[in-house]
Amino acid sequence: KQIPRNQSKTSSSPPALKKAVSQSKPTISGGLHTARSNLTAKAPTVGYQQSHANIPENPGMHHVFRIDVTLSPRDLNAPGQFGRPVVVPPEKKKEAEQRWKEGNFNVYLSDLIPVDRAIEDTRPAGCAEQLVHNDLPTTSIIMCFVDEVWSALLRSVHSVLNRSPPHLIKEILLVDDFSTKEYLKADLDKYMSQFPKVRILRLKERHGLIRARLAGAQNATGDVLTFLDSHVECNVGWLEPLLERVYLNRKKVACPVIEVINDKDMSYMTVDNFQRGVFTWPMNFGWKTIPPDVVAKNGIKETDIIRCPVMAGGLFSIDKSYFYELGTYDPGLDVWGGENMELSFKVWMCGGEIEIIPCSRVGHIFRNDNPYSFPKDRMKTVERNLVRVAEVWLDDYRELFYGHGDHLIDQGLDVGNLTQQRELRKKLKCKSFKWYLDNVFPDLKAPVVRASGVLINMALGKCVSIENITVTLEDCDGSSQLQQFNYTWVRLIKHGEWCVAPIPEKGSLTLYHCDNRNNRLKWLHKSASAFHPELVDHIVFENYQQLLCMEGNFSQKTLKLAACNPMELQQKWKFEKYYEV
Ligand code: LR7
Ligand code: MN
Repeated sequence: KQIPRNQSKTSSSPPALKKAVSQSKPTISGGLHTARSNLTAKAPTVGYQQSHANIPENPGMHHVFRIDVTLSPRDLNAPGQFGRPVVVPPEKKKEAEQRWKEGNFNVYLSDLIPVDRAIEDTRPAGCAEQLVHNDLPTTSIIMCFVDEVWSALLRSVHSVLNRSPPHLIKEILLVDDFSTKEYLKADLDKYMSQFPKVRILRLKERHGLIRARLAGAQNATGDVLTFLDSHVECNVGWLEPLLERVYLNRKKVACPVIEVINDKDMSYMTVDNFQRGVFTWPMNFGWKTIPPDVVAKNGIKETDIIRCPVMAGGLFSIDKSYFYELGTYDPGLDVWGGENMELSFKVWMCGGEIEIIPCSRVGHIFRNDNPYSFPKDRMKTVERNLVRVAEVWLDDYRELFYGHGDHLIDQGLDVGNLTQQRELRKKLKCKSFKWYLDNVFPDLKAPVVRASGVLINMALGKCVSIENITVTLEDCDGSSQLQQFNYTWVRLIKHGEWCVAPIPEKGSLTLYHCDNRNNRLKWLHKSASAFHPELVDHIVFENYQQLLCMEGNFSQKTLKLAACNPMELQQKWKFEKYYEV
């Protein structure tokens, strides 16, 4: 019988959509941490052997593993027991504050609470009754860490050992990504030596989390790879539902619901149901709740599997041979960031699926900042990784990424060689990003250009047209090819492969071969109004000694480039159509 859970949910926390990965938390449900008496009263009733008993109507299957050895009563009043919030005593405030930076969460409290505390079984009703196959594949748990907090790392390992059917865990691989902390050396070896399944792989130099995972995968002997961060708490019955999906189809990549271990009070908080992993431009990971009316209309149940456009990145199970078939991660990705996008696009576009399994739940300490240093600049590292992903997977939609980003690429950022990755995509015969948008993420707003159609001068009511290589103003004719332009996310005004180009020295305009990297072809309009709000309707060339604006003229057919004047109506322009994201 499932342990009753608190059903009274309020939405006390604001949704955390549209935030960057490092800050992204799923929406948290309120009203937890009550009615613990139910929990404490119940000793584990169903052991693994029992649950494995034959079920006549479903031969070859059994109920998911329900034993949680952490529930066998030890110190019921220990701080943080059952996922309760903990308060730092006043006399320890200072110490707690000082220790915060060791992990960018409340390290003092983490050390205070048991390394094998119980947490509330937050699975939706019905999960404990689900059946899984008797012959599930084994898995290697891969946990990479760099300078992880001792108690957080131990709690992660204990939660795996305590809440997984032993025979499914081939090994737990702790990949030490060249940590500097002394306690992570001999002390960790000694501590883990009591668990035969735990192996520690020490990297001889800092690999970054992506290449550290690859080193882990190389050393894994299980059928399935299960990646976890090193500051998690796996909840009851978390593993089998993941492996079941991979068992049913080796191209399914299964993710648990990621719950929140509060960085301040270390409480274990459940999250709202029906959340998908998504992203917004420029490829910021976030969560998006399936709207209640969609849930109602389609009769989606809390236990139903949710197909996700992208995964959060840290916690998932993937068939090992499939992971290699996909070419693993792009090994050119550095340290941290973007690898979740890369793998997600790769999986979907090359024939696989990414799913969140609501019956599998794992807590994760969300922090506001990485507690470790980056070998190079953090922003540049992430941007570089994302550029690699965009260049390999996004096709023309990459412009949406560039148009919403910081344009580090324009400043000569070297992203390394992409040939192998592009060839891999060809070899695997992966589908287009358009296919991905249509089939996997139809609710993503992804217009390939920012604006299109005729370009009208607001004073004259005339339209920009081209004549050979000159740019002119004519009576508007929406059916004329010569008057069709695209204003792209990277700020080119394009007519086919030709771009409207300024000749600042002459104060005139011409056409030039388009080139996304040529800043001499870039115009600010609308979207760029943040820089020059008073020039929002203007078409501004800013890469000159002064701001220059496109201007129409009553007496002349040709366009000119003049000093920008916010009040000048002849400098105001409107495209036929604008697209929002
Ligand atoms: O150089 C490094 N070497 C490492 O071994 C950097 C990190 N790491 C380890 C680190 O100790 C940790 O265990 O790698 C793991 C992930 O690093 P975090 O915890 O700093 O990352 P995160 O939780 O802030 O960020 C998310 O995005 C990452 C970047 O690409 C990874 O995919 C993380 O696994 C991922 N975490 C999750 O998906 C948990 C939910 C967060 C969300 C949303
Ligand atoms: Mn993490």
